Amino acid sequence: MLGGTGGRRSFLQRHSPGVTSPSGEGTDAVVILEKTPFQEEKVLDLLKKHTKLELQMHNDIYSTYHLYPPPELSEIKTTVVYPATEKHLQKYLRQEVHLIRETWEDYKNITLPFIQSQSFSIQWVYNILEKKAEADRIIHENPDPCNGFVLVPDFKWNQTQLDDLYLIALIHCREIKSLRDLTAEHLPLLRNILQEGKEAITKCFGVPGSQLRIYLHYQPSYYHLHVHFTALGYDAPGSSVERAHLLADVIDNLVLDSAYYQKRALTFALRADELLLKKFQEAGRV
Ligand code: DD3
Repeated sequence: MLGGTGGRRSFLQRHSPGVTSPSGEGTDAVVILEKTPFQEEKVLDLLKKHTKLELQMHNDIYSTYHLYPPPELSEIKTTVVYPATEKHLQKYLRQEVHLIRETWEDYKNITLPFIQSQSFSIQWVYNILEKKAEADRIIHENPDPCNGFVLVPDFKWNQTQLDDLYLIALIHCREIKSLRDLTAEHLPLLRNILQEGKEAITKCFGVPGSQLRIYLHYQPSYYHLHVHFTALGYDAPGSSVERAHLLADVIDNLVLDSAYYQKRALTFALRADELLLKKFQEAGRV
């Protein structure tokens, strides 16, 4: 089965329905395959080095080729989720999407009860915060339990080129689920993330703050507050207007009104098969 958009493609390996692991989870896996951006300094090698070139067609000054790069220049980034839950399988299959406009009442009556009823596992976030996983990948940490965070490269980035730079700041505090929970009380935390995150990325990767897109997702894919840092020139998945909220704007909104995110309607897209969409439909809000 195939799903995905852009250069990202996922491949789901489904086992026969009767087969389950001892834990009761299925034995399905999600394998995400991505062709990574070209590394500029290697493009010449691609054209020179033992590369097989097959002419496809030639017309006047124009010609096209099939170019077969050597293995070291044809890496495919591979991410595996195994064993994958039904939620993982759904997420990576092609689906229709619908736009929702969620008022604060909708959030309290529909979205929040839904989040609380789901057992979204964020063990991987706690593993990073507790240095039980990816400890060697941490780029920066502010250890303050209230206003601190850990900055790590996101799974989506393999760190071999800066074109698709992608890092996430995971906050130490475990009580903030999403943008909806934020008030002026969280301004010191948000300002730390904005300032220290930019500084750390400039120091470590040489990318200036003015070339970073720093934002939160609503809805997020996991309910532990985190901030995305992506290269401005990279059309990162989830950077569209219906999902991304620039951190600098979030800070300004909270300065203007501490309860801004407990008042405003927020727009987001939901896939046709998502349970939350069903909840909005049942409430007559779609
Ligand atoms: C996830 C959202 C979550 C599939 C995939 C990713 N960055 C992560 C575990 C460790 C990580 C991430 C869920 C899960 Cl591909 C299902 O993301 C992670 N570590 N985004 C890092 N550094």
